[in-house]
Amino acid sequence: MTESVDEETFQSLLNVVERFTQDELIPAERLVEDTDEVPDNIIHAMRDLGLFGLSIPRVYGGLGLSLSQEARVMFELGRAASAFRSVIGTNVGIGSQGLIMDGTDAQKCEWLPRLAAGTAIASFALTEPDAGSDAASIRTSAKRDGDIYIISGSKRYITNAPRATVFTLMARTGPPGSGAAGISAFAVPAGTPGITLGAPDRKMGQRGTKTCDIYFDNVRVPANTLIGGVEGQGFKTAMKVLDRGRINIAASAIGAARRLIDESIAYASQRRQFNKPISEFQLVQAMIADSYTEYYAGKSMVMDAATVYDAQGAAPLQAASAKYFCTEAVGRIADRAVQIHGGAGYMAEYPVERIYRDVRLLRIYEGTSQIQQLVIAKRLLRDAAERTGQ
Ligand code: COS
Repeated sequence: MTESVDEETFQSLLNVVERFTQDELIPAERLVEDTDEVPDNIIHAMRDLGLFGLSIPRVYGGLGLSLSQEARVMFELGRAASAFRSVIGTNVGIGSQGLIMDGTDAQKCEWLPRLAAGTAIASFALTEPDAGSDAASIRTSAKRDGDIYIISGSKRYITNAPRATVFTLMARTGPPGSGAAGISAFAVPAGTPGITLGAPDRKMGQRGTKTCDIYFDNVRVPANTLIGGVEGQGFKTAMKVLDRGRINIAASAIGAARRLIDESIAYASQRRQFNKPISEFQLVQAMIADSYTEYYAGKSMVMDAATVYDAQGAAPLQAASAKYFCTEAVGRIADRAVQIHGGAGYMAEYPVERIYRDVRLLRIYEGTSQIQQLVIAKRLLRDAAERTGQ
């Protein structure tokens, strides 16, 4: 069983997050879109609310939510622009979880209290220019030299790299071509000499999120930065982190889906054509109904996947299925929302235009839809083979 907070305390937190999303985040969306920055006062408010530490155990100063509770928070935060979630996203998910799952006590004590407080930012560095879906082919190397490692290579499209205090870095400690077994995970302080950042990425959407390349040029780090102190475990750490992260992404997709449906209903109710609100036309109603049905199916999947995760500490099949379904569904829901808005839906003054672009990334990062399909099929086929002894 994962840690959780009692339902009453959790409900108060959820109410606060709901009000914060409605009163602070949604009104700031236009500013984020125009400036490509999340305002400092919002980042401070997120710290004060404890949002950076949602998933970090209480013993390290976090809120210690279960994944089911974290998902319910994401349903709310996901209603607002992706940039807000991204500020806390790597501390809650892929940046911190490698340390939480596999770090030594000393590594947890060093990083988790600051990550929970939001005074340090963790960023997950796996993807490389030539290693995306094929994560086991990474080439960034970490060579042991006495009591240090020397790291060389580069990472690509790394979320929150420009804000990072520490990188959860996957690098090859085994020989070239050693595959998954030759990969180790490190907690590398971002200020270490030899680390430089690329120019900020210019993206289709998700303005206000910060991504860029990272270059490691003979970066010397103490051997105690090796997560868990054991070489060759980094690929498994990364996969476990991604399994969990995929449920969080699916929950965010559901938050965005809810927002798109709400925007569609509001617009359809006030927009009049043929002398009546377009919400009275059955073809518009059909689009709203299809979107709600997919939203509801996806939300149920997220809650089930998170419940399995909380009970068993892993839910790779459910996580991949929920991520696959919810992120594809929100793409369809965004498309219908634009359609319901007609010409207005193509205009930047309506939120659905931005959300349509923002949610496109959900089908790609933390494993494309096609990778989720592979994970799902591989697990089912392997389980079947084990049952039949083939
Ligand atoms: N949890 C724990 N261990 C896992 C695991 C998981 N979910 N998935 C794989 N492993 C282990 C395997 O058990 C295997 O260990 P053993 O050799 O000891 O049995 C090892 O890792 C290698 O597994 P496998 O051979 O299945 O790895 P593949 O190279 O075939 O890769 C995929 C599998 C494609 C699923 C993986 O590379 C992947 O998820 N790619 C997408 C990466 C991604 O999401 N990138 C986004 C970057 S972050 S924004």
